[in-house]
Amino acid sequence: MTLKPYLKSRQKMIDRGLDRLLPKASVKPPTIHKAMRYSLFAGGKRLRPILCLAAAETCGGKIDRALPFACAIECIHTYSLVHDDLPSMDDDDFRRGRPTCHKVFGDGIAVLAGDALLTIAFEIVSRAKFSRRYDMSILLREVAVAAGSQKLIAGQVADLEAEGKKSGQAQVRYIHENKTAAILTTSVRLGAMSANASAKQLNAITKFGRALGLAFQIIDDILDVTQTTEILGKSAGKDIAAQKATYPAVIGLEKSRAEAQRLTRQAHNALSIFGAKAESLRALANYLLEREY
Ligand code: GRG
Repeated sequence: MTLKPYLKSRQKMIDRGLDRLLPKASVKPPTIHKAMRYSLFAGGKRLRPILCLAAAETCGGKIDRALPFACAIECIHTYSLVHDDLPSMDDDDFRRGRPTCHKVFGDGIAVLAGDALLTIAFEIVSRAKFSRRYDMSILLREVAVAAGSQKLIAGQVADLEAEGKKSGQAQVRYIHENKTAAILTTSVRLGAMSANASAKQLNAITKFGRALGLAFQIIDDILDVTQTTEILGKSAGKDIAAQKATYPAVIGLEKSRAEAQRLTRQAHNALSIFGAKAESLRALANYLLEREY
Protein backbone atom coordinates (compact mmCIF):
# COMPACT_ATOMS: atom_id res chain seq x y z
CA MET A 1 0.00 0.00 0.00
CA THR A 2 1.25 3.53 -0.79
CA LEU A 3 0.99 5.50 2.39
CA LYS A 4 1.04 9.12 1.18
CA PRO A 5 -2.12 9.01 -1.00
CA TYR A 6 -3.81 6.85 1.65
CA LEU A 7 -3.08 9.40 4.38
CA LYS A 8 -4.20 12.27 2.15
CA SER A 9 -7.51 10.66 1.25
CA ARG A 10 -8.19 9.71 4.89
CA GLN A 11 -7.32 13.23 6.06
CA LYS A 12 -9.81 14.61 3.52
CA MET A 13 -12.51 12.21 4.65
CA ILE A 14 -11.96 13.22 8.30
CA ASP A 15 -11.88 16.94 7.45
CA ARG A 16 -15.19 16.59 5.58
CA GLY A 17 -16.68 14.69 8.52
CA LEU A 18 -15.52 17.32 11.02
CA ASP A 19 -16.78 20.15 8.82
CA ARG A 20 -20.20 18.49 8.70
CA LEU A 21 -20.33 17.76 12.45
CA LEU A 22 -19.11 21.13 13.78
CA PRO A 23 -21.34 24.24 13.88
CA LYS A 24 -20.44 26.61 11.04
CA ALA A 25 -18.24 29.59 12.00
CA SER A 26 -21.18 31.95 11.47
CA VAL A 27 -23.41 30.19 14.04
CA LYS A 28 -24.08 32.34 17.10
CA PRO A 29 -21.90 33.07 19.04
CA PRO A 30 -19.49 33.13 16.08
CA THR A 31 -16.36 33.77 18.19
CA ILE A 32 -16.48 30.34 19.82
CA HIS A 33 -17.20 28.47 16.60
CA LYS A 34 -14.42 30.36 14.81
CA ALA A 35 -11.99 29.48 17.61
CA MET A 36 -13.02 25.79 17.61
CA ARG A 37 -12.62 25.61 13.85
CA TYR A 38 -9.35 27.60 13.91
CA SER A 39 -7.68 24.90 16.00
CA LEU A 40 -9.49 21.94 14.49
CA PHE A 41 -8.59 22.88 10.91
CA ALA A 42 -5.04 24.02 11.61
CA GLY A 43 -3.37 21.22 9.67
CA GLY A 44 -3.15 18.40 12.22
CA LYS A 45 -1.99 15.05 10.87
CA ARG A 46 -5.26 13.33 11.93
CA LEU A 47 -3.27 10.33 13.17
CA ARG A 48 -5.76 9.26 15.82
CA PRO A 49 -8.84 9.36 13.57
CA ILE A 50 -6.91 7.62 10.77
CA LEU A 51 -5.94 4.89 13.24
CA CYS A 52 -9.60 4.63 14.31
CA LEU A 53 -10.75 4.03 10.73
CA ALA A 54 -7.93 1.55 10.08
CA ALA A 55 -8.80 -0.40 13.25
CA ALA A 56 -12.42 -0.64 12.08
CA GLU A 57 -11.29 -2.09 8.73
CA THR A 58 -8.87 -4.45 10.45
CA CYS A 59 -11.80 -5.86 12.45
CA GLY A 60 -13.90 -6.28 9.31
CA GLY A 61 -16.02 -3.14 9.72
CA LYS A 62 -16.97 -0.22 7.49
CA ILE A 63 -15.15 3.11 7.75
CA ASP A 64 -18.45 5.04 7.43
CA ARG A 65 -19.56 3.54 10.73
CA ALA A 66 -16.27 4.48 12.40
CA LEU A 67 -16.11 8.04 11.04
CA PRO A 68 -18.13 9.77 13.82
CA PHE A 69 -15.89 8.14 16.45
CA ALA A 70 -12.80 9.19 14.54
CA CYS A 71 -14.08 12.80 14.43
CA ALA A 72 -14.98 12.77 18.13
CA ILE A 73 -11.45 11.66 19.03
CA GLU A 74 -9.91 14.44 16.94
CA CYS A 75 -12.10 16.97 18.80
CA ILE A 76 -10.80 15.66 22.15
CA HIS A 77 -7.22 15.64 20.93
CA THR A 78 -7.54 19.22 19.68
CA TYR A 79 -9.15 20.35 22.96
CA SER A 80 -6.19 18.89 24.86
CA LEU A 81 -3.72 20.75 22.64
CA VAL A 82 -5.59 24.07 22.97
CA HIS A 83 -5.60 23.79 26.77
CA ASP A 84 -2.04 22.46 26.92
CA ASP A 85 -0.81 25.53 25.00
CA LEU A 86 -2.36 27.99 27.49
CA PRO A 87 0.01 30.23 29.50
CA SER A 88 -1.08 28.45 32.70
CA MET A 89 -0.02 25.08 31.25
CA ASP A 90 2.73 24.61 28.65
CA ASP A 91 2.60 28.25 27.50
CA ASP A 92 3.17 27.78 23.77
CA ASP A 93 2.85 30.40 21.03
CA PHE A 94 2.87 28.00 18.08
CA ARG A 95 0.99 24.82 17.28
CA ARG A 96 0.60 23.05 13.97
CA GLY A 97 2.82 25.75 12.47
CA ARG A 98 0.65 28.73 13.39
CA PRO A 99 -0.17 30.90 16.40
CA THR A 100 -1.94 29.00 19.18
CA CYS A 101 -5.66 29.49 19.84
CA HIS A 102 -5.16 31.80 22.85
CA LYS A 103 -2.68 33.94 20.88
CA VAL A 104 -5.41 34.64 18.30
CA PHE A 105 -8.60 34.62 20.40
CA GLY A 106 -7.35 35.36 23.93
CA ASP A 107 -7.11 33.03 26.95
CA GLY A 108 -10.80 33.09 27.88
CA ILE A 109 -12.07 32.07 24.45
CA ALA A 110 -9.30 29.44 24.13
CA VAL A 111 -10.41 27.83 27.42
CA LEU A 112 -14.01 27.82 26.18
CA ALA A 113 -13.06 26.53 22.71
CA GLY A 114 -11.31 23.58 24.41
CA ASP A 115 -14.34 22.98 26.64
CA ALA A 116 -16.67 23.11 23.65
CA LEU A 117 -14.50 20.71 21.61
CA LEU A 118 -14.49 18.21 24.48
CA THR A 119 -18.25 18.52 24.92
CA ILE A 120 -19.12 18.18 21.26
CA ALA A 121 -17.14 14.93 21.12
CA PHE A 122 -19.75 13.36 23.41
CA GLU A 123 -22.58 14.77 21.33
CA ILE A 124 -21.03 13.30 18.18
CA VAL A 125 -20.61 9.87 19.79
CA SER A 126 -24.17 9.97 21.14
CA ARG A 127 -25.50 10.39 17.58
CA ALA A 128 -23.38 7.58 16.09
CA LYS A 129 -24.66 4.10 15.22
CA PHE A 130 -23.59 1.46 17.70
CA SER A 131 -22.91 -2.20 17.10
CA ARG A 132 -24.43 -5.37 18.57
CA ARG A 133 -21.68 -5.99 21.16
CA TYR A 134 -21.03 -2.34 22.11
CA ASP A 135 -24.05 -0.24 22.98
CA MET A 136 -24.09 3.54 23.43
CA SER A 137 -23.36 3.44 27.17
CA ILE A 138 -20.19 1.38 26.50
CA LEU A 139 -19.06 3.79 23.78
CA LEU A 140 -19.69 6.93 25.83
CA ARG A 141 -17.93 5.42 28.84
CA GLU A 142 -14.94 4.50 26.68
CA VAL A 143 -14.54 8.16 25.68
CA ALA A 144 -15.26 9.54 29.16
CA VAL A 145 -12.71 7.27 30.86
CA ALA A 146 -9.98 8.02 28.30
CA ALA A 147 -10.48 11.79 28.61
CA GLY A 148 -11.02 11.72 32.38
CA SER A 149 -9.10 12.30 35.59
CA GLN A 150 -7.49 8.85 35.64
CA LYS A 151 -6.19 8.87 32.06
CA LEU A 152 -5.64 11.99 29.89
CA ILE A 153 -6.03 14.47 32.73
CA ALA A 154 -4.03 12.22 35.11
CA GLY A 155 -1.17 12.30 32.62
CA GLN A 156 -1.35 16.05 32.28
CA VAL A 157 -1.43 16.57 36.07
CA ALA A 158 1.58 14.27 36.54
CA ASP A 159 3.35 16.08 33.69
CA LEU A 160 2.77 19.49 35.31
CA GLU A 161 3.83 18.23 38.73
CA ALA A 162 7.00 16.59 37.39
CA GLU A 163 8.31 19.82 35.87
CA GLY A 164 11.63 20.88 37.36
CA LYS A 165 11.84 17.73 39.50
CA LYS A 166 13.89 14.58 39.05
CA SER A 167 11.70 11.78 37.64
CA GLY A 168 12.39 8.08 37.20
CA GLN A 169 11.47 5.93 34.20
CA ALA A 170 8.32 4.56 35.90
CA GLN A 171 7.02 8.09 36.44
CA VAL A 172 7.72 9.16 32.83
CA ARG A 173 6.06 6.00 31.61
CA TYR A 174 2.99 6.77 33.74
CA ILE A 175 2.81 10.28 32.25
CA HIS A 176 3.14 9.06 28.67
CA GLU A 177 0.74 6.14 29.07
CA ASN A 178 -1.96 8.47 30.33
CA LYS A 179 -1.24 11.75 28.54
CA THR A 180 -0.70 10.22 25.11
CA ALA A 181 -1.26 6.48 24.86
CA ALA A 182 -4.73 6.43 26.49
CA ILE A 183 -6.39 8.57 23.79
CA LEU A 184 -4.51 6.78 21.04
CA THR A 185 -5.64 3.42 22.44
CA THR A 186 -9.22 4.61 22.67
CA SER A 187 -9.03 5.74 19.03
CA VAL A 188 -8.31 2.21 17.84
CA ARG A 189 -10.68 0.63 20.37
CA LEU A 190 -13.58 2.80 19.17
CA GLY A 191 -12.81 1.80 15.57
CA ALA A 192 -12.85 -1.85 16.63
CA MET A 193 -16.08 -1.40 18.62
CA SER A 194 -17.80 0.27 15.66
CA ALA A 195 -16.92 -2.91 13.73
CA ASN A 196 -18.48 -5.13 16.41
CA ALA A 197 -15.06 -6.65 17.20
CA SER A 198 -14.86 -9.92 19.13
CA ALA A 199 -13.28 -9.86 22.62
CA LYS A 200 -10.11 -11.40 21.15
CA GLN A 201 -9.92 -8.76 18.40
CA LEU A 202 -10.54 -5.90 20.86
CA ASN A 203 -7.85 -7.23 23.17
CA ALA A 204 -5.32 -7.36 20.30
CA ILE A 205 -6.26 -3.85 19.15
CA THR A 206 -5.89 -2.57 22.73
CA LYS A 207 -2.39 -4.05 23.05
CA PHE A 208 -1.49 -2.50 19.70
CA GLY A 209 -2.78 0.93 20.78
CA ARG A 210 -0.94 0.91 24.11
CA ALA A 211 2.42 -0.06 22.62
CA LEU A 212 2.09 2.32 19.68
CA GLY A 213 0.89 5.18 21.90
CA LEU A 214 3.87 4.90 24.20
CA ALA A 215 6.29 4.56 21.27
CA PHE A 216 4.70 7.62 19.65
CA GLN A 217 5.26 9.79 22.73
CA ILE A 218 8.84 8.59 23.19
CA ILE A 219 9.51 9.56 19.57
CA ASP A 220 7.87 12.94 20.24
CA ASP A 221 10.29 13.41 23.19
CA ILE A 222 13.24 12.50 20.97
CA LEU A 223 12.13 14.90 18.22
CA ASP A 224 11.91 17.74 20.72
CA VAL A 225 15.64 17.27 21.34
CA THR A 226 16.82 16.53 17.79
CA GLN A 227 14.63 18.68 15.49
CA THR A 228 14.09 22.37 14.80
CA THR A 229 11.00 24.49 15.45
CA GLU A 230 10.49 24.84 11.66
CA ILE A 231 10.36 21.08 11.15
CA LEU A 232 8.15 20.41 14.18
CA GLY A 233 5.69 23.28 13.61
CA LYS A 234 5.91 23.95 17.37
CA SER A 235 8.66 25.26 19.63
CA ALA A 236 11.55 22.75 19.77
CA GLY A 237 13.79 22.22 22.81
CA LYS A 238 11.01 23.21 25.20
CA ASP A 239 11.18 20.00 27.21
CA ILE A 240 14.76 20.58 28.31
CA ALA A 241 14.14 24.29 28.95
CA ALA A 242 11.12 23.49 31.14
CA GLN A 243 12.91 20.52 32.77
CA LYS A 244 10.15 18.18 31.63
CA ALA A 245 9.96 14.50 32.51
CA THR A 246 10.88 12.86 29.18
CA TYR A 247 12.48 9.58 28.09
CA PRO A 248 15.68 11.24 26.75
CA ALA A 249 16.02 13.18 30.03
CA VAL A 250 15.65 10.04 32.13
CA ILE A 251 17.33 7.25 30.10
CA GLY A 252 19.19 9.18 27.36
CA LEU A 253 18.65 9.40 23.58
CA GLU A 254 20.04 6.01 22.53
CA LYS A 255 18.04 4.01 25.07
CA SER A 256 14.94 6.04 24.20
CA ARG A 257 15.36 5.14 20.51
CA ALA A 258 15.76 1.45 21.41
CA GLU A 259 12.66 1.56 23.63
CA ALA A 260 10.57 3.17 20.86
CA GLN A 261 11.70 0.42 18.48
CA ARG A 262 10.97 -2.33 21.01
CA LEU A 263 7.46 -0.97 21.55
CA THR A 264 6.82 -0.67 17.83
CA ARG A 265 7.76 -4.35 17.40
CA GLN A 266 5.39 -5.13 20.28
CA ALA A 267 2.64 -3.21 18.48
CA HIS A 268 3.27 -5.23 15.30
CA ASN A 269 3.18 -8.51 17.21
CA ALA A 270 -0.24 -7.62 18.65
CA LEU A 271 -1.62 -7.49 15.10
CA SER A 272 -0.59 -11.05 14.16
CA ILE A 273 -4.13 -12.47 14.65
CA PHE A 274 -5.47 -10.24 11.86
CA GLY A 275 -3.16 -11.41 9.06
CA ALA A 276 -3.40 -9.30 5.89
CA LYS A 277 -6.44 -7.41 7.22
CA ALA A 278 -4.15 -5.30 9.43
CA GLU A 279 -2.11 -4.00 6.49
CA SER A 280 -3.13 -0.37 7.05
CA LEU A 281 -2.47 -0.47 10.82
CA ARG A 282 0.96 -1.99 10.16
CA ALA A 283 1.77 0.71 7.61
CA LEU A 284 0.64 3.43 10.04
CA ALA A 285 2.80 1.99 12.84
CA ASN A 286 5.81 1.99 10.50
CA TYR A 287 5.07 5.56 9.46
CA LEU A 288 5.16 6.66 13.10
CA LEU A 289 8.43 4.84 13.74
CA GLU A 290 10.06 6.16 10.59
CA ARG A 291 9.64 9.78 11.63
CA GLU A 292 13.10 11.39 11.40
CA TYR A 293 14.64 10.81 14.82
C1 GRG B 1 -4.93 19.69 28.69
C2 GRG B 1 -6.07 17.66 29.64
C3 GRG B 1 -4.99 18.24 28.86
C4 GRG B 1 -4.10 17.41 28.32
C5 GRG B 1 -3.02 17.85 27.48
C6 GRG B 1 -2.15 16.71 24.54
C7 GRG B 1 -1.50 17.04 25.81
C8 GRG B 1 -2.18 16.68 27.08
C9 GRG B 1 -0.38 17.74 25.82
C10 GRG B 1 0.22 18.27 24.56
C11 GRG B 1 1.66 18.05 24.47
C12 GRG B 1 1.99 16.64 24.16
C13 GRG B 1 3.42 16.30 24.09
C14 GRG B 1 1.08 15.76 23.99
C15 GRG B 1 1.30 14.35 23.72
C16 GRG B 1 0.55 13.96 22.54
C17 GRG B 1 1.14 14.51 21.30
C18 GRG B 1 2.45 14.01 20.84
C19 GRG B 1 0.46 15.43 20.66
C20 GRG B 1 0.77 15.88 19.31
O1 GRG B 1 0.11 14.98 18.49
P1 GRG B 1 0.27 14.98 16.91
O2 GRG B 1 1.73 14.91 16.55
O3 GRG B 1 -0.25 16.44 16.56
O4 GRG B 1 -0.61 13.93 16.36
P2 GRG B 1 -1.19 16.93 15.38
O5 GRG B 1 -1.07 18.44 15.47
O6 GRG B 1 -0.67 16.41 14.08
O7 GRG B 1 -2.56 16.45 15.69
